[in-house]
Amino acid sequence: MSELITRTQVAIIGGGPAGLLLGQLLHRAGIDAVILERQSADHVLSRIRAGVLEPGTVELLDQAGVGARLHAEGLSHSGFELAFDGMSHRIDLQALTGQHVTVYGQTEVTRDLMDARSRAGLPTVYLASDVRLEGIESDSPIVRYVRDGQSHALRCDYVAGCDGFHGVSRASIPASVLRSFERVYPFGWLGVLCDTPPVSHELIYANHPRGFALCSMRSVTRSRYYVQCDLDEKLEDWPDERFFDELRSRLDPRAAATLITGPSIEKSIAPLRSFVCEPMRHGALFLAGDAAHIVPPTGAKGLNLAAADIRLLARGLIERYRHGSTTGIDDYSRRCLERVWKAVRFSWWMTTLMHRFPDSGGFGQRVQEAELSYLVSSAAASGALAENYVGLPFED
Ligand code: FAS
Ligand code: PHB
Repeated sequence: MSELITRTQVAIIGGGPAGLLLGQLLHRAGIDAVILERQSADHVLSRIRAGVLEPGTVELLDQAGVGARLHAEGLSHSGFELAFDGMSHRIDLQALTGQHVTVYGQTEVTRDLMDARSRAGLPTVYLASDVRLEGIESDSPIVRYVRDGQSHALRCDYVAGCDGFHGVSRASIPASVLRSFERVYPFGWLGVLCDTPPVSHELIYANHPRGFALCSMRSVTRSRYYVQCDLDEKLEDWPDERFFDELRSRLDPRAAATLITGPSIEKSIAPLRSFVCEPMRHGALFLAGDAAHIVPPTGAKGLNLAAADIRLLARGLIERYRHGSTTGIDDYSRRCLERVWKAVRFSWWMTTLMHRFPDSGGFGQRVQEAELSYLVSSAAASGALAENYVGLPFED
């Protein structure tokens, strides 16, 4: 069977939030893009991930024309709780930064973007296999892929690698060019989703000698809970009752007493790592989102960083096609990495502060509690936490 040859302006590898958001912003600027996604749409939607959106991400989703349900159903949070040493302390984001965050699950963001793309009749190839990038160092790259046994060659001007940590895009950059930086944490997060009212109207981040815990939510009737766990834990060893007992043991007494439990509708273990690759551009290939960087979810930065990359990439490509200027895309990697490394630092700091490390011992626990006590009693320290949590201002 001969290869089918098609053409577009921007080939987007990956139909997760980064790829979909880029496709939507380019479409609204009249730029053609095709999204190639390895999985089915249902599989992409089935992945339970982020839950907190920075105001900058909400603004970008509004610019993309997909903010209606987010504003109707998202929960505005003006603060969160830090629980440690049997007490809970509120970090007042609104008072400290003048901003709030929005609780709205990544699944819903992805659904809104998929629906917008479908309504506009834009091309997304699901179940695209054997995706390969060729000629990214030329001005006429080709993305080859297979769908239903048929080979395709997608000619394009640029390739956006939005295919996550395990994708093909980063691997297409020559090893002699790519620099990677990584820190793997000696624990994971065991997460549970359940249709019960959240234990509190705001998020609770808990530091406890038994380990970290997080009480989050997706709505006022759907809760999302996490406990730090060893990397070799097995889901089958964590029936719901054991999970909730462990969660309860790590919360302050008030939260522990008011926790409403229910059957889990999703349960998963996620490993934690910090990872950055440089540069985020090589020739016609631009990396965005998890394809370029991974942060431990403690600081709720992963999805928001992906959106910040897309904000710069969309702006640079629109400038290129509208005005013939390559200033934006030439400066893309530098400007993204400026923000990425600050978010990586914050996520690493918050993870180090809140989790129990194998070698921390009693001394480490006391130092963490001392830093937390300082944090909640110092306007300067809590202000620094708050401005990183809501997202640092964009350069422009
Ligand atoms: P994604 O990984 O979401 O999307 C990449 C897409 O590319 C996927 O759909 C994949 O199927 C596709 N793909 C991969 N290889 C391909 C190929 N060769 N060809 C075509 N398509 C290919 N962030 C938070 O802020 N808070 C959290 O609580 C949180 N929890 C997380 C839990 C887990 C288990 C994981 C893995 C991540 C979590 N994150 C969290 C981070 C997460 O939200 C990411 O930051 C976000 O999904 C980034 O979006 P993308 O860059 O689009 O990558
Ligand atoms: C979530 O709701 O999944 C969530 C919220 C905040 C985090 C991490 C995860 O920091």
